[in-house]
Amino acid sequence: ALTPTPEDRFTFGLWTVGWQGRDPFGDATRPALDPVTSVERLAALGAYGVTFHDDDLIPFGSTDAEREAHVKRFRQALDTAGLKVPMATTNLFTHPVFKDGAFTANDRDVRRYALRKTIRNIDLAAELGAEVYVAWGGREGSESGAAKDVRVALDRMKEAFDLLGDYVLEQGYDLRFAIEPKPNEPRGDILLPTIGHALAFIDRLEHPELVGVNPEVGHEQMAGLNFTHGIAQALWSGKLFHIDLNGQSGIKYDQDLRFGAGDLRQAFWLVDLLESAGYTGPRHFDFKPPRTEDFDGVWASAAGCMANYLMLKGRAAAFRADPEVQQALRASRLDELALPTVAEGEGLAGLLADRAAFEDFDVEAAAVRGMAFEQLDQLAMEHLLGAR
Ligand code: 3MF
Ligand code: MG
Ligand code: MG
Ligand code: MG
Repeated sequence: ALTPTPEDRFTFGLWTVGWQGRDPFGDATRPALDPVTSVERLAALGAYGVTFHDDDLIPFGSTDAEREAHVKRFRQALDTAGLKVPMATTNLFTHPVFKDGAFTANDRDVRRYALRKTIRNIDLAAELGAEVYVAWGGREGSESGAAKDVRVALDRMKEAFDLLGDYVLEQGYDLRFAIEPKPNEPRGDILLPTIGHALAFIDRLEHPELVGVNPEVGHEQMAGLNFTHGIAQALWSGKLFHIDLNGQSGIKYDQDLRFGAGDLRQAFWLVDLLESAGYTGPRHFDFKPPRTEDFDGVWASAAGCMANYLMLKGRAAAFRADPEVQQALRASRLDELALPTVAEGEGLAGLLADRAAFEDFDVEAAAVRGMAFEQLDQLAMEHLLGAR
């Protein structure tokens, strides 16, 4: 059960295993990786698919003929390996032209260029069968106060998603968008910094049904947030269109550790949630094999992401199936949380007429009841650590 198969729906970005280890303080430590090699190696490891930014596959500035040749080789590799492309995205952050953003750059011609670059890759994504198109606005933001009028920038952001929605509908593509929130890095502050900001933004769009979120583990944790709670709210809103799995240790730069590294307990609760909520999308890894690694380390890191997911899935299933856990859940009154606070048919009038709810309610007696959460959490710890 620890050997991944395509049924597990594990996917990887070309930019993850292909990361050369360039960081703000150091040069690349690994040579470039041919996307065809990534496809072959990931398929051999048991992955289901690969994802890409336009520029990961087709180097920026390629001629049309070069572009076609890159796509052709990639397609052949996918067919041979049996890998899918469930998601694609646009690089709107590397080229200096995007230094002040793409959809919300102050320069209008940069915004128009960004939309055209995105639309061009949406065509390719649709051709390759992708169902989700991710938008991470890494350069949409600012380092100083007056540099960005955030309310106006949000108008431009909305305009971009409305236009992209129109395009997909006009073309008849079966493609939905997923906004990827991140609080900062590379900009000092990025627009739509958390899952919550993104969900509220989506509600204001012309085609809200076409847009969901692609939350990344480390991004929410960089803001000190509980990732699993954010995912739960995205699921509750019907907006978890995609997910970026990786590892992060606390509030610091975007570490992109392999999944399971960093905050292991949040990883456990995340897998428990995804599996019990019936999330059917890809389990997409957006990680960076550390720059200390050679290619053997890169593939070990990729395999580790999948193995850790499967181990956590096994641990979470054992936790849920354990009769002692089920008893502990009742002792913590999770079943009671599932009951409507005002019964069906009772209505507001019933609540107001119920003296037991207020006038005769023994507040002190209710206040001393223990919640038994520590016993419950210790059982989780024992399952997670393999002691049960
Ligand atoms: C940056 C990211 C991005 C996005 C990608 C969209 C380069 O922190 O997470 O990776 O995931 O651009 O899929
Ligand atoms: Mg990231
Ligand atoms: Mg990250
Ligand atoms: Mg990401």
